[in-house]
Amino acid sequence: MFLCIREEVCSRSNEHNAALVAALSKEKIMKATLFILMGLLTAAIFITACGPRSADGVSNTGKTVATAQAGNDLTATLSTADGTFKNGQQEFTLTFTDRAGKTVDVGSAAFNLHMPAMGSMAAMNDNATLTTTSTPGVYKGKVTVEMVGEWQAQVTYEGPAGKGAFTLPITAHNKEERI
Ligand SMILES: [Cu+2]
Repeated sequence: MFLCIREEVCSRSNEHNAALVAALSKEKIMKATLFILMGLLTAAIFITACGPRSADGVSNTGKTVATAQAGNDLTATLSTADGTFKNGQQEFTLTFTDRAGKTVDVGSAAFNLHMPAMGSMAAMNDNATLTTTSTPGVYKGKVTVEMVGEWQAQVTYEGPAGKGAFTLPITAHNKEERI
């Protein structure tokens, strides 16, 4: 492109070109950085808007541990924050939904963790306390799980959706276990 008449001019021109290229790429990097930052900001806003929000954790029902048909065309879903059920103090959410996935108020509900007798060990029953939340059909539960292993969560309810009883199979893991 550049015709070199004298060595001096030519080298200067090259220097200038190099500086120009550097300036241009700097601008490009700045633009790209800005673009990425804008993207990250948008993603952050989106995540915040769609993530868990309410104080009582109603919208944050966590990850599913077990589901079961609850009768009256309802499905019950038990979930915990990390999707695992562990021995010791365990908090959970129990949600009743209709076929469309909409939460349904089932009135009063009871929850008992049952483990049948095993050899010389008597049957175990760990009762959970269930409390209603601001969303009808979503219950918060707290239970002291006595041991690891296979449990049957025996759930009963009675209310506007009818009367029902069902069981949810639940495996209680060791607290220290990484799942
Ligand atoms: Cu047991």
